[in-house]
Amino acid sequence: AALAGGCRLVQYRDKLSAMPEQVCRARALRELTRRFDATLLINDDLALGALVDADGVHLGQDDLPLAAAIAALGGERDGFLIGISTHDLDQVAAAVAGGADYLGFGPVFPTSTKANPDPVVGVAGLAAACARAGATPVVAIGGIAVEHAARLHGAGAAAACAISAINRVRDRVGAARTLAAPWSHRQE
Ligand code: 3NM
Repeated sequence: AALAGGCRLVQYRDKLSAMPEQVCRARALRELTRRFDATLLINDDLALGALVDADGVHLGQDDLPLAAAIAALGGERDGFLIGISTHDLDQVAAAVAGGADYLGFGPVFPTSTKANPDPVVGVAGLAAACARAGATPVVAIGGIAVEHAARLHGAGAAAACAISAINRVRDRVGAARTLAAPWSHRQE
């Protein structure tokens, strides 16, 4: 539904399933994202990302360090994306200096999805992160509702990432379409 609504990027984030199930789901997502010509990122797990031929991996501050991930790829990233979760401006600067392809920054708003979230950064914090990141794209995350889309776009975010706003509503296609609208090239 998210892809049908115009979502261009899917991250597989699964902190609960056993590895065989994760492989199955990641493979299914690889097929689905290919059908929609969308990007697939795997959270936390570089090996799973490589196994399913994902477009990249997303790493949190407590996951594999960026330099180690780059080293594990043999320095030859060959278009394979590495994204880093950041929660303050020092982390933004470090991830940019370390060569991250994009940054997550948040939580922009309060979220109940993530266990032990970092302090809320707000839209002003997001704008500061985008300025600090320069040419590195910043993805806004955390408590994002569809009605926030225009403000996030205006703050300089390259994208918005949402779990609840898409998954916990009845009209998922419509929610994705509304959220994606400011970044869409085919706006109604
Ligand atoms: N990471 P929802 S906030 C997975 O701040 C995640 O890095 C965050 O879920 C961060 O859209 C978050 O339901 C949860 O708030 C996003």
